[in-house]
Amino acid sequence: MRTWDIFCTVIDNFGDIGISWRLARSLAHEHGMQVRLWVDDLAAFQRIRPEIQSECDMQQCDGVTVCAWRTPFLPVVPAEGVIEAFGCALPDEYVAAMTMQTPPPVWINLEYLSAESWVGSHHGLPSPHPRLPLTKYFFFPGYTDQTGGLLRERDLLARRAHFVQHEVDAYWQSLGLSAPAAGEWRISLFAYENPALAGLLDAWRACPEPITLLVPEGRILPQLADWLGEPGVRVGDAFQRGALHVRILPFSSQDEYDRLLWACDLNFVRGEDSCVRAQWAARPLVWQAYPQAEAAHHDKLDALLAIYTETLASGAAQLLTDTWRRWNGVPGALDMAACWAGWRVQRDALKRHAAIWPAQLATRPSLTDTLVGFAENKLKSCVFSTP
Ligand code: TRH
Repeated sequence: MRTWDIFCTVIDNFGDIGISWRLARSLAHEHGMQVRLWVDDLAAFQRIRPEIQSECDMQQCDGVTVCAWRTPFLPVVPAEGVIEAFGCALPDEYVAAMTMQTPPPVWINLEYLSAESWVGSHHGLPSPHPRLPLTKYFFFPGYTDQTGGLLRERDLLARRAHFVQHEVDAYWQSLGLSAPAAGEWRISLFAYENPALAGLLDAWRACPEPITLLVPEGRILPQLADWLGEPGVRVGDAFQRGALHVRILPFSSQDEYDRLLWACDLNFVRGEDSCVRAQWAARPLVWQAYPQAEAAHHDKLDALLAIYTETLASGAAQLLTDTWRRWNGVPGALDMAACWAGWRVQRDALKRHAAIWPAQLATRPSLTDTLVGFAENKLKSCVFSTP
């Protein structure tokens, strides 16, 4: 199997294109595949990969052919493996072309990541097309052997280790900061609008240790500006409030954002992809799940908490649980001042746990490796069953 088409629509935010792009790159780099990535919003893509030209119908980027997904969809020969990212609905013309291939492409619906236990029993299930001789398979990322695993480049942990050992001082200098002072906290904040923010900022302002808060430009800025009492906060701005020093960073490329996660002592992340990257960063994290109707994201939150805290001492595990719940609006959770007081006490325990967590996760194959194996098996069984 040599060729793949990945289809991605950008509804809002950056997670869908962020994940599709990571997958495209790793299929090309690590498996030598020819990959076309079809994207309906190249301007959004450009935010996480600045080399992308938003007006270009077809371009090469990092070994991947990036194609603008236009309507109507012009005829192309489908690839052997087809990924419909997050149920984005393939173009009818393309699905019709898939039926003309022998054997038909392996059609995979890449699902959202969840640590919930039902995921394992749904991973890999077939869904025959109601009218056409095609079958779509549901592929679930996840944290257990029964799922498709997590995206992880083969050299990711080595690159992070090299950065931490040799490059982190230069990184801080590139942001105009000196190396952290003894006891200082460096914290990154990537978040949706969040009612718990003001309480957290109040706690940080009164913290006995200095805190440098690094905030990539995004949806949280208006709320941050309100708390600061500074209208029109912009990239490059810096503010001091008590112990808290705030810097507004540009929204950077994915690779640059990884470096921020690797450098900080604590990362606030959101959605799906930054949550996984923060885990690979081997630093403590606070996760804001993508808000869903009827608070369905609270189940996702508790499922990941259960896995992440399994081998954590009970005091630190409780603190992490309280903090994540409060940050996600779960009723009854401790307030942010109490949570932050706890973080100061549990700082070392949380740091040690975060440092060993990636090694535990990395005992399982990466999502890309699992996906390629899965698709090759389906292709073989299809070839053998074709008369
Ligand atoms: O942007 P998100 O909120 O995406 C969300 C979720 O994925 C959610 O599951 C999905 O349903 C919804 O979108 C539509 O958060 P996420 O998943 O962390 O994606 C952010 C991407 O942006 C990730 O690939 C990292 C990248 N990024 C940068 O490249 N540069 C930056 O400066 C920052 C802050 C992020």
